[in-house]
Amino acid sequence: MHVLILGGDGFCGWPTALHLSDRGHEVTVVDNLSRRAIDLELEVESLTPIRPIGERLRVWQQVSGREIGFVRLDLAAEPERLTALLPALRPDAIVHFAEQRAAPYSMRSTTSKRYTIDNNVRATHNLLSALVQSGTDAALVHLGTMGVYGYGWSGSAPIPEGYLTVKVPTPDGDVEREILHPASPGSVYHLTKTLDQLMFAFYAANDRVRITDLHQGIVWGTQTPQTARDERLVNRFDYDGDYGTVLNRFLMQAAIGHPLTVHGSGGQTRAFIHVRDMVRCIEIALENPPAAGDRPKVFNQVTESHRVRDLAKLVGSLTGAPVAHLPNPRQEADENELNVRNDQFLALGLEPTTLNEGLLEECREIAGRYRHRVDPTKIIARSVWRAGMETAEDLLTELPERAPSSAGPASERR
Ligand code: NAD
Ligand code: USQ
Repeated sequence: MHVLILGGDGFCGWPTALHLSDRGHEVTVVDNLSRRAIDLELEVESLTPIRPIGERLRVWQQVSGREIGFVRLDLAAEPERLTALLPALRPDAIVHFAEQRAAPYSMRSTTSKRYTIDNNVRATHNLLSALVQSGTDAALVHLGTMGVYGYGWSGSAPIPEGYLTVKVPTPDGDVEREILHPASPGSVYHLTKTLDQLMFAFYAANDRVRITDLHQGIVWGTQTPQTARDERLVNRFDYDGDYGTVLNRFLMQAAIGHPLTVHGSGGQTRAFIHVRDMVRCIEIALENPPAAGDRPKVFNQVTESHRVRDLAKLVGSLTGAPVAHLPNPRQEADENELNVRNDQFLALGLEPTTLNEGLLEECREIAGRYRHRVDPTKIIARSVWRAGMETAEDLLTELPERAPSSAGPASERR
């Protein structure tokens, strides 16, 4: 199958492109390299030394004998080029990762809120309208997020996979209906994913576009068997206060002896999936597309749920790192339950990597190996959800100094 990987230079897209290429699929990466530009804007780099996209693709060809195509294109800003590209490449399937994905970045400023909405909503709509205009019948797999459901909306009831069965009271008695699960976004980024869902429902119904929306939890880990084949293929590892996600951040913090930065009580429960399971889920979704005319198929792409403070405790017990409870810069519930259905992927053969299996390997192989590249001033999350919120600013000078100086001089971080 010929698969386009939109956003294929990113943390999820790159290992997916290599995994599918390794499985014998023809793969073309489409990316505008905006994530690399945001690194420059934030003056931070991936913990792992990621190589330019051209070098990544050349090395993959050397080690695998397989070629991956690359098109530099902005989905949000270049709809005409995109509409021309689809019939030229004639893909059988498209995986859409190409959005601004950090909740804290989306809440940094009015400019970043506008950028996130403009980029993500236009990218998705340009793609859907280009598929229709060009008459391209490719199955579309999109990366959504668990955050579309919100946290705690339905108490301890399990979150279903996309659709909720409700009873509508009518004069003739209750009528049962299945509706899209109510959206409850917690950031402008999460808001864009809820808007994506409505666009998918419309284009599936109106134009018979075949769409699968994967509501993914927080991806942890770094490497897949393919990205580990040569250091120049290494995957991205974000650790900064905007793009770093909680578990990978804790692993990096433990590796440099920085206190683990728990926001508030740490009672927030979130869903997780290892990067190796993520690429397998994408493959399973590609193998099981909905039929034309079906509503979008929704999978919850998660394997386990944990409270933030329990993760900190676990990482602390493995590494000896102390835990710091910081004022929470986000507007979110201090404590929530999270019970998520993921029956579909399990039924289709997913065998989850658990935290216990992968955590120590990750600590040693990645966080430990590249700890000299950490810039400790980028660790504390500074993006606040609303004006006047309490932040960890008071601790900013204190915390990095408390960490051992294992981060190395700035010259080594290049
Ligand atoms: P990432 O930022 O590492 O990768 C996204 C890629 O898309 C980048 O290479 C970027 O340059 C590209 N891109 C962004 N806007 C584009 C545009 N307009 N045109 C072309 N390319 C564009 O993010 P990621 O962690 O790989 O996430 C990929 C997708 O998975 C996102 O949609 C995200 O919302 C979703 N997701 C990620 C996680 C996670 O934990 N990382 C969890 C759930 C869902
Ligand atoms: N948190 C801490 N300390 C930290 C960092 C985060 O306590 O140092 C807390 C946050 O306050 C939050 C939780 O950990 O309660 C998760 O934060 P996160 O940054 O790991 O994840 P999040 O912002 O939710 O976003 C990430 C990805 C996003 C994806 C989402 C899946 O960046 O692309 O959609 O996970 S989900 O959370 O299931 O919606």
